[in-house]
Amino acid sequence: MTRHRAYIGMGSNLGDRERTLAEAFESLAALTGTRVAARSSIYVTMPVNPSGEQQDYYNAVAALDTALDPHPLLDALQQIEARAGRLRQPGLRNVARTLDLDILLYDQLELDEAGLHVPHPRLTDRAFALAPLAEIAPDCVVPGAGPLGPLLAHVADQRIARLAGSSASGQSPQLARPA
Ligand code: A4P
Ligand code: MG
Repeated sequence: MTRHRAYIGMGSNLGDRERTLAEAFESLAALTGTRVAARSSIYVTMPVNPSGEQQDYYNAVAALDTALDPHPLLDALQQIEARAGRLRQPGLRNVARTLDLDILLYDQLELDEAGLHVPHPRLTDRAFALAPLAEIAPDCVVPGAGPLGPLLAHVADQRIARLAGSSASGQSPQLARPA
C-alpha cells in the first residue's frame, strides 16, 4: 500500500477548544489506512482576519502517514469537522468554528484545483500553521516556497504561545534538544 505523508492544520475557536482538538487527533488516527505519526503542541493564537469578534484560536498540526489520496482525505477531514459540530455559512469566510482541518502539505505535491489547493495557499503567511509544523517537521520543505526557517522568520511578528502543559509527541529524536 502506498503511504503518503500529509500535514494537517487544525484550528478551533468555538466551544471546548482543547477537547475538540484532542478528539480530532483521535478521529484522524481512526481514518482508513492512516496513522498519526506526530502531533504538535497546541498553540493559542490571535484570530487572523476574523469576521466579527472572536476568541483566540487553539491551533495544532498533525503528521499523517496515509494511504488516502488528497481528495478522499479532504472528504474525510470535512466529515470529522461536521461531527465536531462545524457549521458552514456559505459565502462567509473566517467565521468562528468548532473545528477547521486543512491539508497543509501532501508529500511534495502541488495541486491547484477549484476545491483543493496544496500546499495550503495561506500556509506561508501564518505563524499559527508554520510554528506547529516546524515543531514536528523542522526539515520539511514547502513546494514552491522552500524550507521553514526563512518562512518562520517572515511571520515572526505574529503572536502565538504554546498552551501551558501542551507538548508535541512523535517528533524526530533530534527535536528533543532545547530550541
Ligand atoms: N480547500 C482548498 N484547499 C484546501 C486545503 N488544502 N485544505 C477548500 C482544506 N480545504 C481546502 O474551506 C473552504 C474550502 O476550501 C473547502 O470547501 C475546501 O474545498 P472551509 O474550511 O470550508 O472554510 P474556511 O476555513 O473559512 O476557509 P479557508 O479558506 O480554509 O480559511 P482559512 O484560510 O483556513 O482561514 N486565525 C487563527 N489564529 N487560527 C486559525 O486557524 N483560521 C482561519 C481560516 C482564519 N483565521 C485564523 C485561523
Ligand atoms: Mg479550512
